[in-house]
Amino acid sequence: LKKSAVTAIKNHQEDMEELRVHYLGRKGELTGLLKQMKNVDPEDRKAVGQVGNDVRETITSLIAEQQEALNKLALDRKIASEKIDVTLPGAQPLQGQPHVLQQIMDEIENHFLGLGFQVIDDPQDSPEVETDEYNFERENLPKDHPARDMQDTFYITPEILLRTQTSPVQSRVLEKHDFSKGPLKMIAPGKVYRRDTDDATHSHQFHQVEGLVVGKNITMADLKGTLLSIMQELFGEKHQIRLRPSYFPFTEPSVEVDVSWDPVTPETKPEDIKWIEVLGAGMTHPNVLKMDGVDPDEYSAFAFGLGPDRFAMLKYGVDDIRQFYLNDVRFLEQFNKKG
Ligand code: FA5
Repeated sequence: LKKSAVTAIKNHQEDMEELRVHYLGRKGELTGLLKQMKNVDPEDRKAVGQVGNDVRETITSLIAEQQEALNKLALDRKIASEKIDVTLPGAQPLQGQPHVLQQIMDEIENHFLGLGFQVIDDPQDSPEVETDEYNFERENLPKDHPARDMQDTFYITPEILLRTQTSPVQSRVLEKHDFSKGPLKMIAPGKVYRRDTDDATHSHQFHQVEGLVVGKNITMADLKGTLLSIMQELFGEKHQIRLRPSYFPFTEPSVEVDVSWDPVTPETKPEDIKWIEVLGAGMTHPNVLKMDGVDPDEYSAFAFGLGPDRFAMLKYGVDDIRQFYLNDVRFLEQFNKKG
């Protein structure tokens, strides 16, 4: 028994508990043998008992030794496999960057901050879920007005909708403005929604940056100067800009601004220029001022609504607006700022 146990223990490579039970457990081999003691001649019992004890001690200490050796081996293996090679290059974590549309909006914001405008982006004053009253009625678009067709939207209830424009922010801020502290100059960047069919220049969800200036003697010349300053900031001398008369129920007169898709040279024929509309603007309609509690005989105002998605298309030569919303990292990482 001793011999076979020694060999078995030395060859055993796993948990030793199993072997201990096998030999020394209550139903183990050695225990079994010692239980036969009662059949042994009483004179020989002492000697046989000693041999039994000797075998038990040998097996016990061998098992302990073998267990220790196995533990050490496992530890050595673990240490070897976990060794860190400090010369290996580290894994580069992917770094997040502002989306290209956010970058354009930041540029627009910075420009207007420099002109002394305040930025309204608190959801309290600029909610994406709006009421029909603020989105349409306060913009001089009563329920049956045909111009509502220009901006069909997604309704949550008949009175609550996803805003189609950032213009409602005008009323939300203007009705609270204290003119004793000076004129109001604000911009409001944000998301807007329309039931437009998606195509190369239209998305059902896009962005606008609203602008509003209310004060004494504000004129169309102020509007034109402000618009040209942002256009020049973003497009430099590269693109041609044109102002064209337009119609909005909340401004009179109204204009739209187009930018040429390609740079224009003195040789370019006017009919060859491809224009893309980027913003709507105008002198705020007296009705709108009245609804916001401002006396149109004392104050005048201009407002504009820029389309930063179209700005980004022009600036980076992206010919399909839908690219901005696909979240394809290969497309988006072209606009990452280095460093
Ligand atoms: C308006 O939304 C007016 N609220 C703008 C305005 C504000 C006029 C203040 C006067 C005073 P319009 O529907 O034209 O106007 O949209 C303004 C700009 O948003 C467009 O010039 C265009 O750049 C952008 N835009 C409109 N619809 C979409 C669309 N579906 N996808 C992407 N951009 C769009």
